Order: sequence, then structure tokens, then C-alpha cells
Amino acid sequence: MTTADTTTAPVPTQSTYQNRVADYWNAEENPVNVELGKIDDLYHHHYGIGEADWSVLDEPDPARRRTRITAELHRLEQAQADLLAGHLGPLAPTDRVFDAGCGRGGGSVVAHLRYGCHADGVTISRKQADFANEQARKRSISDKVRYHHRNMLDTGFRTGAYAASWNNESTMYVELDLLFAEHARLLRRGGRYVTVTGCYNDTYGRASREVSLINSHYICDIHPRSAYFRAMAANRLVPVHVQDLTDATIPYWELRKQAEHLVTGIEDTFLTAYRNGSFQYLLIVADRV
Ligand code: GPP
Ligand code: MG
Repeated sequence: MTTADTTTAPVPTQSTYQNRVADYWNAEENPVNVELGKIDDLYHHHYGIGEADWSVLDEPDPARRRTRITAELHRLEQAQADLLAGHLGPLAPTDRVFDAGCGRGGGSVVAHLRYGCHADGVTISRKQADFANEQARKRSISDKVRYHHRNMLDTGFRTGAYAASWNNESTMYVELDLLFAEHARLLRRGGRYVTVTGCYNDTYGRASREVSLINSHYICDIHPRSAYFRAMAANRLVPVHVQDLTDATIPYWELRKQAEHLVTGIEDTFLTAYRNGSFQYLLIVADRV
């Protein structure tokens, strides 16, 4: 296969903080991620959007109820992945895309299945990179979809080699100026950058109690909405589409809250944060100029 990789030495983590984040993901086995992914071997680490089929809650048989709720949450997460992937294109099978903070790899597979493109996913978790590469091997797509134990701030990949790139709920682990500098370096002129993210709402003031609880839960540092546009403007990324997905993600959290077999304990915090106006679920699409 062609490669956009120019270095021999991987650059996994750069700080004690990043080591702790890697520890989290190396240990993570939440049923809400693993059980959903098993359905069709698309493993996501992001939330869902769209109206839910609430009839799954009325299912009388307990085992079937659990199965149907799991499938419905996966459908909503898949809808989020499809929305993001749809903004990456048009892309040709010869094009290359970069998945920054790829987790167990679902997003790169979604992009590859949609466009036939090459994909490079990057994660600081060795376990996630190995898992994702094994999934690609099982699908017989490892010639085009590859996962790397690397740092999204310093990938070592070739300058200008990418037609599109994204962060799906992974920007809150890094400094945005460093992140967007790397995306801008990797993207060719006219390339497309997409992110779906949770950000705190500048109009609320500062980070709310709920936003702080979410930070603590995942060991992350949620940025204010304004920080995205400032850092993009400083790094040749010009927004072309911004969509507030806050209302669209609430059904996912309402359903997840009632999934006793999948809850992690953070569900009410997300619902309160969205409803008190301190937190937003945002899609930003930008062109690399
Ligand atoms: C979901 O991952 C995303 C994050 C952990 C980053 C934080 C996102 C924000 C929008 C603040 P996951 O799917 O592994 O989480 P969970 O285990 O809760 O489903
Ligand atoms: Mg999840």
C-alpha cells in the first residue's frame, strides 16, 4: 500500500497527563462501547443523534428488551458517525483521510466503506490501536485502513498527504492550537476538516458544575465554543458549516439513562448540562485554505 508515514519512531505520549489518558483507554471495557460494537463490528467512542424508537423500552421480555435497547443506541451512534463522514466528501478511493483519536476504529471503517478511501487512525492507546488493526484485518481492509499508536499532535505523517481529517469527540484531550496546526499541516489545500465535539457554552459564563463533572469522569478538559473558532482561524481552517446537535443528542442520553445494563453513571450529568445551557454538542466543518 502507499504510505503517508515518514517517520520510523512513533510518538505516543508527551506528558504525564497523556500517560494517564492512555491508561484510561488501555483499561476501558465499558459495555456501552463493547456490546454496541459487537453488533456489526463497528466500535464507536462517541454518542448518538436523532429520534429514538422508544418502543424498545416497552419490550416485555427482559433479555429481548436489553438487546433491542443496545441495538437502538448503536443505531443512534451510527447516525452520528454517518453525519460526520458525510461531511468529509466527496472523496476518491485514491484519497487518504486522517482519524485523530480513532479509539477502537469505527470511524475510519465508516469513512472507508463510504468512499473507498485510505484511512490512517491515530490513538495514544496501544490496546485500541491493536484492537482496531485486528478489526481491519478481519474485514480484509487492512491494506487501506490502518491504525497507529501515535500522538494526534505529532503524527509523523507526510505534510499535505490528506484530503480530509476529523476528530470525533477527541478534541477535549488536547490543546486546540497544537491540534489544528497538525491538521493544517496534514491536509492538502482545499482539504476538509470535520469535528463533532462537546463544548461549553460561552454565553453561560465559564465551565458549569456538570461540565466539570464530565471532565473529571473522562479525564478531559472541555473547551469553550469560542476556542474552536479562534484556533481554526489561526491555523488556516475556515468554517463552512456549523450545526448545533444539542437537541439531536438528548434522545440518545434519555434512552441510555434507561439502559440499566449499559449505564456508566454519567448520563444524568450530560442531560443536565445540555438542558441548563452550559454545554453544547456541536458539528464544525472547515476547509483548509
Ligand atoms: C465518548 O467516548 C467520548 C469521550 C470520552 C470524550 C468526551 C466527550 C465529550 C463530548 C465531552 P466513549 O464512547 O468511550 O464514552 P462512554 O464510555 O461514556 O460511552
Ligand atoms: Mg460510548
